[in-house]
Amino acid sequence: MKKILGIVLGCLLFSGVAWAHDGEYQGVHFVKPQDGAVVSSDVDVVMAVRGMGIHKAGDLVQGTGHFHIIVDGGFVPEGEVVAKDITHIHFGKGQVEATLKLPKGKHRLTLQLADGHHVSYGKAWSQTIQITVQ
Ligand SMILES: [Cu+2]
Repeated sequence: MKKILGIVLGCLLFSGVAWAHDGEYQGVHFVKPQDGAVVSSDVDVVMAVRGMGIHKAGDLVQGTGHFHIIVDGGFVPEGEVVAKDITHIHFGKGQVEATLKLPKGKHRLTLQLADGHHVSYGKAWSQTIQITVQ
């Protein structure tokens, strides 16, 4: 039984998706663009979270955070501060929509939730998608 539980937990961790006790999905995801989308160079992004609140950066409020998009990178491990550079975009005002200008080609976008001090909530609070910019 323990082994089966371990496998199930492992699968949930691997998929980057967590489930609350009531069976409600929790985590973050791109509402837009969708995984595999082919888009123009002004990429409209809509971000969503379930199971945590959105709050502006600077204040440390338990159970809340703000979004980050990492371009052509990956999730930031739990407890690590999200870098601030051209490939790590912070939405510190609590934005849930943005327009990104990306060069043509295939790109990997990672949505990452982190706390008010930009400390990552880890893989369980991230989603990575692939898009193609035309
Ligand atoms: Cu941040």
